[in-house]
Amino acid sequence: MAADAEILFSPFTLGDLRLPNRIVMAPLTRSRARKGALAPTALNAEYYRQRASAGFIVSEASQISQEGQGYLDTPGVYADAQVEGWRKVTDAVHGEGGLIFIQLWHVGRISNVSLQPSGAAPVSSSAIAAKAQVYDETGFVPTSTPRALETSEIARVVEDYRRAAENARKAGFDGVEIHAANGYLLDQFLRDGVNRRDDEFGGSVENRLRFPLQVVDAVLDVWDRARVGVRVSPVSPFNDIADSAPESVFVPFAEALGARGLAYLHAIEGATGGPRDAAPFDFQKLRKSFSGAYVANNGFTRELAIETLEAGRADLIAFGRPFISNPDLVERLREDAPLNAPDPDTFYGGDAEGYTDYPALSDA
Ligand code: 8OZ
Repeated sequence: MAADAEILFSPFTLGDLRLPNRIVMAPLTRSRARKGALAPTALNAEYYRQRASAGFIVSEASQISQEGQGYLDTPGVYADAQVEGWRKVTDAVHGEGGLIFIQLWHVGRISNVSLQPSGAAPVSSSAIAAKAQVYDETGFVPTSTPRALETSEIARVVEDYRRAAENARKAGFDGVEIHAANGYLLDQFLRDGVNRRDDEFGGSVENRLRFPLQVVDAVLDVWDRARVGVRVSPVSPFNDIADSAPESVFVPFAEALGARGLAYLHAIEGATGGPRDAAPFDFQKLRKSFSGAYVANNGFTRELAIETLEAGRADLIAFGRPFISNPDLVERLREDAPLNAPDPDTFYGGDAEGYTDYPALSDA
C-alpha cells in the first residue's frame, strides 16, 4: 500500500459500529428489483455481497410506499415480499462481514402518473411540476404535475416512513439513511424554489424543516440515533430544484440533526454527478454545524479522498459510480490499481450484465 493512502484504510467508529475503512458505497439506483413485487432478488444480493468490503454500504434508494416511487423497478420497503428480498441482501453482506444501511426514499413530484397508485397525480409540497424526467415501461417520460399534500395528510406520510423504518429493522439492516437530497420529497419541503406552502410546513426556515424533522423523529422512534444518517445536496440543481439561500436552511437542518445525535450527515458536494464547484457553498460550515460524522460525496478520486481526509475535511468518503464498475473498489484503492470504467448503458434496468459481471482484481 502506498504510505499516504493509509488514512483511507484506517478504522472509524460510527455510532456504535466499527468501520474497517473510510470508504462508503454511495446509494445507487440500479432498477433491477423483481418486476411487480419490487422486491430485491438473489441477483441484487449477489451485487451487494460483491461490494461488502466497503466501510459500510448505503443501499440504493428504496421507496417507502408506492406513492414514493418515481422510476421503473426500483425496490420498495413497504411490503412483506420486499422485506424478505432485503433479508437476502443483508444476509449476503453480513456473511462477508460487511455493514449495510438502507436509504429511505419518497420521490414526491419526481414521478409520473404511470407509476402512481391508480394513476393519481404524484404528491409534493406545492403543485408545481418539475422540469425533469423519469423512466417507466415506455422509457424516459416527463414528470407529471403534482398535487400539494394537504396539511392533514402529512402525518400519514410520516407514518409511511415509520413503517418503512420498522421494515428495515425486520430486514436486518444495520441502519437507515434518510434521503433528503436530489430534489425528492424532503428536499421539496426544504427548498423555497418548490415549497410555496402557507401552512406550518412552508414559508419560514423553521416551517420548511418541520416535515423533514418529523420524518427523522419517526425513524428515531424505531432506530437508535447511532444507526441513522441523512443525505443532503444543498446546492445540487438535480431534479429542477433550487433555494434562494441554501445556507439559511441547510445549516439549521444540520444543527437540528446534530441535536438529535444522528450518526452521520452525508453531503453531495456540488451538483449531483456533476461539478463539485457548481455553486458557492461552505460545506465545512455545514459539517461544523453537525455534531456527528461527516460523509462527503461527489466525484471523489483516490487522490482527492486522501487529501480530504488528511486535511480533516471529512470523516468518510462515499464513492458512487466507481463502485458500480469495481466490486473490489476498496482493494483497488489500497493497491492503487486501475479501475474498471463503468458502462452507463447498463446503469438502470436489465440483468447481470453491467451489474454483477464487473471483474475483481482477483479474477485476473
Ligand atoms: C438516478 C436515477 C434515478 C434515481 C438520486 C435516487 O439521485 C436517485 C436517482 C438517481 O438520489
